[in-house]
Amino acid sequence: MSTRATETEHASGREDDAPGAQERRGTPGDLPEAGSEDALTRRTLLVTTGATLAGGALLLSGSAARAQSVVPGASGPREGAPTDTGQRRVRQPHRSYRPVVVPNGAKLPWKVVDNVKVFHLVAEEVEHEFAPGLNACCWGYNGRVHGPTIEAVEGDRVRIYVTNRLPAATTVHWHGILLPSGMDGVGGLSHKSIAPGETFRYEFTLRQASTNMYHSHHDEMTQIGLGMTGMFIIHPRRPVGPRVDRDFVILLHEWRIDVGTGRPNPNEMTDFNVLTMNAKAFPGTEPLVVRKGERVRIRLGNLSPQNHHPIHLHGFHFRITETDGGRVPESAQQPEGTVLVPVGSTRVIEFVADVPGDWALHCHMTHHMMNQMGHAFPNMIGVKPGDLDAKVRPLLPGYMTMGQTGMAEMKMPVPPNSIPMLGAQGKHGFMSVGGMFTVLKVRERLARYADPGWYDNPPGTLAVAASPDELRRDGIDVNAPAPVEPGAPA
Ligand SMILES: [Cu+2]
Repeated sequence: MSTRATETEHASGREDDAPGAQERRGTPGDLPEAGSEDALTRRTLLVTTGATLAGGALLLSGSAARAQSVVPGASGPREGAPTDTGQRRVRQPHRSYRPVVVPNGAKLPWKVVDNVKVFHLVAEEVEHEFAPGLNACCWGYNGRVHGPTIEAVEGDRVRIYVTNRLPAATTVHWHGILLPSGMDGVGGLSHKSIAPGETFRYEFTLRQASTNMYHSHHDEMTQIGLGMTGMFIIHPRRPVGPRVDRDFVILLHEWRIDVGTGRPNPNEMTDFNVLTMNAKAFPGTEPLVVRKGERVRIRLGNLSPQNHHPIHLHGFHFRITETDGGRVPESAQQPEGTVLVPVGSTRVIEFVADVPGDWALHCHMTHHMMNQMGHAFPNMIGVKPGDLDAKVRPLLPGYMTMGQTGMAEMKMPVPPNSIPMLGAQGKHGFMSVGGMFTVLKVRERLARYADPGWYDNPPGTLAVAASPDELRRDGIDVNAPAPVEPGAPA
């Protein structure tokens, strides 16, 4: 019953369009020209009251369909909802809203059938690369870990088929989305769990604009722990606040993958050794590329099993513009440098990227900025090995005491299918970071949003070793006792 998919690149997940030219391409599921907004508007739909139909509304084509219009849960008519003539406009990416960008990820294609956006999720085993050198067999959706991002618009009616190709039952919970109880995806509570081989249909109308997630709600410890998670973005029908130029989606997660094993261990409770953004650990994370002056939105979700993540952005202050419940009123938005993203929550930040450079974006929990191999390592700080190495080498050829000055210089070889605890080579040397870390790259000029390489620091803007002339000029004696405030307690 179980099948294992191989991850494939998804055209819509790669964002290398030229800045300002985003209007020319969409998701593979975009409406064809012939079926565009105008054509769809001519279709009409009959909506009966939600009370008469479990799971939602009955939709019919044909100009003869005229009926009382009811959107379950809606308090009144609004743009995009069925009108009193039974018509509804289907919003299109690039035309009606700016599609999100999913670094290292992909979006779920959709098609329109009688004014309903139809999606198909397939739960299955996935061979996933966390970073070059580390692969593991996970559970995900549509050949990916995490699942593809679902993107829709407030007022859309969505129909999402879920096919279970796993060896175990599953469900999908639409986390944060307001919907009928029987669509909520809690196995056994909301509805029957989806047995292996079965395909279930979820259908509901999106009554909100917010940043949401989806995940298994059957045997959560195992299935979320193995990666069965994804993001579900609902754009507002009437945008609020300044329009953004770049709209990124990042889902945070944590895993226990013991060195030498080929699967994450979902039974781990506390000690996670692979920390990821969109299921990639640095240096496997793609940079976020923007042009100087662009307004940037970053939508963060956290479906880690246990840990909250304080995500820190260098170089900018931002405002938290959305929480799980939607847009934060402007009067309540505070300037911030770090946003805490609790487990099971989303937070959205916005800022204007007006300073070029390479800027870190990372979890500030120090153990979340490292990869495998750093955990359960003995504390060697300050240890003076003396002639220990020479004495041990006859027993263990190549032995070297490590860690006595910290972890940054530990470039030990790693076993097969594992990644070093820290880092990668940066422009200015070895970067002693890993895990939940990526780079925001802001550039004056960009032909495309592909990785532009490292930043060229303008003269005079790069920290370098101080020269003797500079030290003399400023009266700095590097051999004198370190300065302290006169009279300060010892
Ligand atoms: Cu963290």
